[in-house]
Amino acid sequence: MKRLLVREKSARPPGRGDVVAASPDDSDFVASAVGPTGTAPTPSGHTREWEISGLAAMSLRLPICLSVIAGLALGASLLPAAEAPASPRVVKLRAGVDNAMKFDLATIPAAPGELLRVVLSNASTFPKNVMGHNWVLLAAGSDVAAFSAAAAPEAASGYIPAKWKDKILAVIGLLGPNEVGEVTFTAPGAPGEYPFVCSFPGHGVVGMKGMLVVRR
Ligand SMILES: [Cu+2]
Repeated sequence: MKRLLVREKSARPPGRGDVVAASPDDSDFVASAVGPTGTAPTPSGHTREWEISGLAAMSLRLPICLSVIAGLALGASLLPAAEAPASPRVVKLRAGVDNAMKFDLATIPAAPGELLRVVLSNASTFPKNVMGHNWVLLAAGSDVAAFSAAAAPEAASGYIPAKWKDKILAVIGLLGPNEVGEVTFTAPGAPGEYPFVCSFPGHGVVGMKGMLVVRR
């Protein structure tokens, strides 16, 4: 049986819930630990040792656990607001409405360093391998036509060319009909125009692209 050694140095009269039993017997001890009946007076300032076990040990540990949990909750509520995670601004974007190869937004405005969540839904009715759509945000000044050309043969990666990884800021992977994808990212801190494009072959060329415009 698991045993817990308790040492008490009491400088006040015993109260309800105090450990005051002098008997090493378990049943006597439990009775004395939960109520005033059966308690024995503890001489003030006297030091005693008991060996307790089982239920008695549990009845001691539970209040300790509860006060630790309460302490943690109190600590969390006292955290400064600045440390709470910011919630992103959600930007909803639709691709392939009326099976057109375009996004329904050509421009997404953002503040420098703003936390954004772009949610893309594919309204196209064609199969993913015929007319899938993705969303790729590129660094300012990127050559979108060159990126699209590099992406076209990269079916295995969902048309994300590994060679361009340094220019890619955010990606929503290729979606089939009625699928929804999203990405959460921090907008660049530098004001400017950051192109986004669908890199499915042929889509960028016909205008399935737009611009994230970062402005103060
Ligand atoms: Cu597309």
